[in-house]
Amino acid sequence: MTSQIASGPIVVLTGAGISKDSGLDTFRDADGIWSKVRIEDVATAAAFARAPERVHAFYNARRQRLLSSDVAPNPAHFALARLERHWAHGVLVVTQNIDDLHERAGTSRLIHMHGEMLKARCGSCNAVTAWKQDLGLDTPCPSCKRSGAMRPDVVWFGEIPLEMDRIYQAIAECALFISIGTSGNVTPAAGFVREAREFAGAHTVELNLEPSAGHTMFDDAVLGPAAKEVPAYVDRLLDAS
Ligand code: BJW
Repeated sequence: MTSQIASGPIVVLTGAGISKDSGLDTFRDADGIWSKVRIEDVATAAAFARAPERVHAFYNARRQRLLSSDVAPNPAHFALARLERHWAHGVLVVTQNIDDLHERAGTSRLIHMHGEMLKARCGSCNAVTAWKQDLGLDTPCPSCKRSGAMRPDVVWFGEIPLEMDRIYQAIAECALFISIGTSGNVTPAAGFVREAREFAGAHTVELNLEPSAGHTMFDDAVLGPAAKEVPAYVDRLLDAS
């Protein structure tokens, strides 16, 4: 199967499952984030307008967890950085994750389509600032100095994901589309496999703990934990190239 893909650009889509083995929760697994909090309470602009303190508390806790010493990239993140270094035809990682584990592992061609937990955005002047502290209603914007409008720089339901033109362009040109650790429940990311398959004629592969919602769109599937299966798959790809 990997020997079919000897050349051509690769697009890798990652989701929460790739960071599970790093100690971060997924969303829709039985013990996932959405089993503890409701989407409509923390992940929409309306929720933020209604109860900003609750939304800040949710993201402050996740930011602190991300920055704790026991969260680090796992072998799957490192394997994708290795793929980028050694694949001659170009690799773009598109992540739905707002953590910084791909960067810490060394991936440089990376798009955070759902934003980044370690950035804050001012709803007043729109300035985006690198951010590691807690956010609150009294946090002033470093640019315009106004308080009350700072929010995590993440994409909530009903908002438009980031860099969509660049993503669709890369998918249109890819020879191989790899999806890792995403349940395929959230659009537009869930539709990327169809774009890759039908418009680019790409080979499509899913690496996940269990088949995703769109599993029939993939040519191949490797089921198992990302920390084990992604390094092995990258080895096979590089050996076959
Ligand atoms: C492992 C593993 C291991 C576990 N190893 N694997 C009705 C009303 C309003 C909106 C809509 C509507 N109907 C449809 C919509 C659109 C909406 C949507 O899709 N809703 C559906 C839920 C119904 N989408 C949007 O609103 C998006 N915007 C949009 O569409 O704009 C329009 C537009 C698009 C394009 C161009 C122009 C216009 C925005 C979506 C924003 C998503 N935001 C969140 C939260 C913010 C970030 C954060 O706080 O972290 O992003 S929701 C959450 O889901 C998060 C994730 O990035 C996203 C995807 O989740 P993911 O990564 O797939 O995680 P899980 O938990 O679902 O899956 C984990 C997988 O890993 C599982 O399969 C496990 O088996 C596996 N796994 N351990 C390997 N060790």
